[in-house]
Amino acid sequence: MQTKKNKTLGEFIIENQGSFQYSSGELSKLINAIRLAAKVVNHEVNKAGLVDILGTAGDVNIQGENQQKLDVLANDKFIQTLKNREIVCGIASEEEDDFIKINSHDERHQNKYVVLIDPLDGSSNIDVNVSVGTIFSIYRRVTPVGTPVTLEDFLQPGNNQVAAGYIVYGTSTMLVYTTGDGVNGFTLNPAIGTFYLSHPNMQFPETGKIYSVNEGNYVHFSQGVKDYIKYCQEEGKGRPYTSRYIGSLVSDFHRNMIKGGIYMYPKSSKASDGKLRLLYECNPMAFIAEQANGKASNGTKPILEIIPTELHQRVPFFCGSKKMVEKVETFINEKK
Ligand code: P6P
Repeated sequence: MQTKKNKTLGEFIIENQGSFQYSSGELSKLINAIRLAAKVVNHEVNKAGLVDILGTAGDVNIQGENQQKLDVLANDKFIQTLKNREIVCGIASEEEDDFIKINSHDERHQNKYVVLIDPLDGSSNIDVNVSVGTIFSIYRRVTPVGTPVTLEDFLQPGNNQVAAGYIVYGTSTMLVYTTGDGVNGFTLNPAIGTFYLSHPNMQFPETGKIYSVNEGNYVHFSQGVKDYIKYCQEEGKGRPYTSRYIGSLVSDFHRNMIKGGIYMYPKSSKASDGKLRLLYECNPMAFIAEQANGKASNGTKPILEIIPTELHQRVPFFCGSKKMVEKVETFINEKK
């Protein structure tokens, strides 16, 4: 992986296309499509406070959550951009009840890829001007090319991902992604609309001093998770840790990858499988974490090994610095 700083995302994709095992150029076109959609959504997110985009779209998505207007806009932009590029045969989204079949208008386009997206994660933060993000996950289809995509193409274990990434719309807008050969971060120069390689070869520190969890749910957590949170707070070697949780997975994950830390969304007596969705939140973030020498677990097994059973299924999620994830797994397994 060539990682000289300051090259553009476009140059980076072309230079590293050969290192991707299926380098047919389609994946590059796919990443480029995501790049374009990211710029469009970034433009809307950045002006959200200025035009009537704030507030809800009046609908409720399959998750039972109020759809924010920007959720709907981001969802539409990513789906339209991916459809227009004649690259994918199917799309699944947090904002769509079922997956979308994309039948090629041109029989020459034997589209091989399916994309799963959380178009605007953390959207409850939109109205209060806190960072939000887009998460994407890419697989090769497993059913015969040229036939309509099926649910089987989406219910693949995270280990099958060919690429995954996120865009964080923060103090600066960054696109961070992996194709299985390390993790690289690109920062958008909004003046010229170009992403530049700003964070080559991103790696989770092996351990850290930040833990991210919604402690408002503490009384509902399992004893093992409670014990780990108390461990983070006790005086001890390098402890107490610092609690940092902003209610936006992409932002908490991104900060923890740079500084070292763990993000947790455990199951609880209120949410028996936790809150985060396996296919378009946990799997892509887990692929990035593992590629950055971090770790991602449901508390007892690697996220990437879970065999999905439903499009919108939820799993408990512990992700970040390897030694911190291993520690919370130890606490959980002691109290199983
Ligand atoms: P809670 C946003 O809805 C999200 O999926 C993640 O981005 C975030 O970390 C989490 O949910 C926040 O959930 O229940 O703590 O408000």
